[in-house]
Amino acid sequence: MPIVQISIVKGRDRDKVTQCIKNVAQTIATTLDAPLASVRVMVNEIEPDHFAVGTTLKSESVVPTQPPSASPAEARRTEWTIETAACHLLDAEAERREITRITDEWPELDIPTAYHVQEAIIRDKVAHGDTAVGVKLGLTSRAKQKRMGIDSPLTAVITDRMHLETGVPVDLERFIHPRIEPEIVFTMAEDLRGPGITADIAMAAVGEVRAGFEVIDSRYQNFSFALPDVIADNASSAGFYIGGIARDPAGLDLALEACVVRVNGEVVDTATGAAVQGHPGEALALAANSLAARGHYIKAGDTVLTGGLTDAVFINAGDEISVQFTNLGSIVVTA
Ligand code: OOG
Ligand code: MG
Repeated sequence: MPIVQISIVKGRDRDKVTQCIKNVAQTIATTLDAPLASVRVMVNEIEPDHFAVGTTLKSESVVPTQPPSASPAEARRTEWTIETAACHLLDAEAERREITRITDEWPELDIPTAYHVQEAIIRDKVAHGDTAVGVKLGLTSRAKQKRMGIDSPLTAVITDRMHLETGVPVDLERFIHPRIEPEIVFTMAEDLRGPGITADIAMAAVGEVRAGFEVIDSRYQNFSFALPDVIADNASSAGFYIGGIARDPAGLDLALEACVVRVNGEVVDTATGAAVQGHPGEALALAANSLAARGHYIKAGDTVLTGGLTDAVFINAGDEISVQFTNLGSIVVTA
């Protein structure tokens, strides 16, 4: 990932600085033959009395002082790009800080651009040591869609660092406001490449099915977002537990696979596999077809989280939260 740092004396026209950043990024990408989204350009603004040429401070020479060209909100909006949006979300995650919806400031953020932001985030994670291990679907069940007020499913990428060992408590220090949701999880035996994938074709490519418990941690305040925001935020992904029992899906009716979610012994929700698109295999097919539209596919060995079967529950310190499936066993999580 090429990183360029530019130092300039404070006071330059903001639009020109913004244009300069874009030009530099473009030049680096072209001359190094690197993907534009991998280029990081950072500008350090230096106070005029913190920069001397010889013994003459910039504040003593002519400093181009210009009135700000726009209100702070407008100035910020002009800086929104795939890269700045990705950095904004990565920073929020690293600093465990909630942010407001990006679409509030960048209403032009559409779904294709949001997926580019998501890809930039994954590229950054991979550059910092993560390995992509599969795909997750989001908002595949009515329960999740109703709660989040969005009725379109989406896909995101999961990495090895998100995999949490069962028996190890959720580290509440690592997340902003984590919630957990039960999912049916596939391990792929074969590649699955859309378009035109049906549930039957999808299920024929599955090796094993397991219980899952996904920890989601939206970077947005109160989990409040529009569809492009949550796509950009890699579908609130944060962590996932996978159950210890692996089953061959051929012997199971996954639409009727039931789960019971308990918090501190109390049943708080129940569902069956039909909750996700009628059958988890439909969700898997949806993922393959939607990834194909963006030039991606599901690979043999990938883990696929097919989407929360029930509404997610908040994880509070001291909680014991469990999910029990009919055939896929149980996962117990403490915090
Ligand atoms: C978005 C992520 C949704 C699922 O399984 O539906 C998701 C969210 O609810 O914050 O992971
Ligand atoms: Mg989920």
